[in-house]
Amino acid sequence: MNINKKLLCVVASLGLVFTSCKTTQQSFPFKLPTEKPNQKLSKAMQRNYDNYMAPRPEENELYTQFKYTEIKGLDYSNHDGTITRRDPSKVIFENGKYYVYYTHRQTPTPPKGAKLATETIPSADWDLAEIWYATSKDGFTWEEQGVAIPRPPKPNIGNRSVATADILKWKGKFYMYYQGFSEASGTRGDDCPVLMSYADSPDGPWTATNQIVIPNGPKDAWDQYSIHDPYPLVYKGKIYLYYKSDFDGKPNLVRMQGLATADNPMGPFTKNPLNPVLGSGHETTMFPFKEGIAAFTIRDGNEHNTIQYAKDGINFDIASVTELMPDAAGPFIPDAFTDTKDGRGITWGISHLTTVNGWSTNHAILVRFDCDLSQDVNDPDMKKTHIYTKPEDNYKQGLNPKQKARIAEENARILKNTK
Ligand code: AAL
Repeated sequence: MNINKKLLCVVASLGLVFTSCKTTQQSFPFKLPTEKPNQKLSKAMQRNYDNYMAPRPEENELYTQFKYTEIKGLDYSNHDGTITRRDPSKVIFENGKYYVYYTHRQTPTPPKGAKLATETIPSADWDLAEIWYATSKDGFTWEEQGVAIPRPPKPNIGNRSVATADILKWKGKFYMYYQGFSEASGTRGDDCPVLMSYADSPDGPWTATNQIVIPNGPKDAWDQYSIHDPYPLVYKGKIYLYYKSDFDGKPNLVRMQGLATADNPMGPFTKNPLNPVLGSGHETTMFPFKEGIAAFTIRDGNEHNTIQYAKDGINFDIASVTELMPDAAGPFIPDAFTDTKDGRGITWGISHLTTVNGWSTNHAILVRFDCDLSQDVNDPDMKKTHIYTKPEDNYKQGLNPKQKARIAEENARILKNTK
């Protein structure tokens, strides 16, 4: 081939390359398309359009940050660990005020572990507890009303502790579901079934059925030992009660969440054959959203720090990834029991902070959280994606002595090898 022919070939093939670049490789647009663009997309960009309610978090109805406010009106005995309030129920609005129910422990000492527990010394923060309640006109200042559900006398189930309640309103009556401990938590594990009490009014008096309403699973099933955080909603004409179980034993403990449904608050509850329906999370927090159910999946599991959504209340997908999520959140859900086909979402609730004053005075406090997970609110200040921390907050997540020793060893090894 002479030089001219060669040049012609190079020019021709370059032309081909350029033309093919033009036709197959359209640049991703500068202005973020609101709909998935009709062009070849990377896996991440496909996900950004396929998996979320909007391609940017500010417009994703199920994305939010969380803001916290100290609650007024509740005393904690100088945070000496003898009073705890934790695991709030969802908030309901009745008789012109908000109601919240929670685990209340008042004991002579803070928790001491199962080995040192006695009839009066608690093993865990939720041992020797009762269900108490408080009311509020604004959700910030709460007035404690006292006990709603006491521990039943021996030999009833729950005689050691009743804890972690949540409420259902069904056909004008109120039903409270809660964990009933017959031995100190931690004796084997955090083992308990779910009990139920009912009342005509949110102020009680509550009648305990003293029967297990959600039993533990059969031997070797994931939920054989514990049914925690019972959380009822009305959905598709039924009671949808979500719960969590601890399983795989120490030191491999995992926490996942299941669903049990019933046509009647007394049961029988049928556990969903797909359980666990959520492979992450800790305490249960769900609410009707559009035609489905949204769920908080907080601190445990591969998908912690996400909000998930299931169009059918069963098959959940990640709807957003967030941070500083409320523990044990009990939101105010105006349509929790209306059997809505278009859940409006939530903007606030009560959650808890645990071990607030160190382990020697181990106890929890209730706090208020606010968010924008509502179809009816548009609060751009809740939709940012960065929390600015102070250096001291970051340094609190410091290395422990074991980690420091490992790093010192690594440094010594590297120095020795480079000599
Ligand atoms: C909580 C809940 C349940 C557990 C214990 C008290 O965070 O998951 O209620 O039993 O811890």
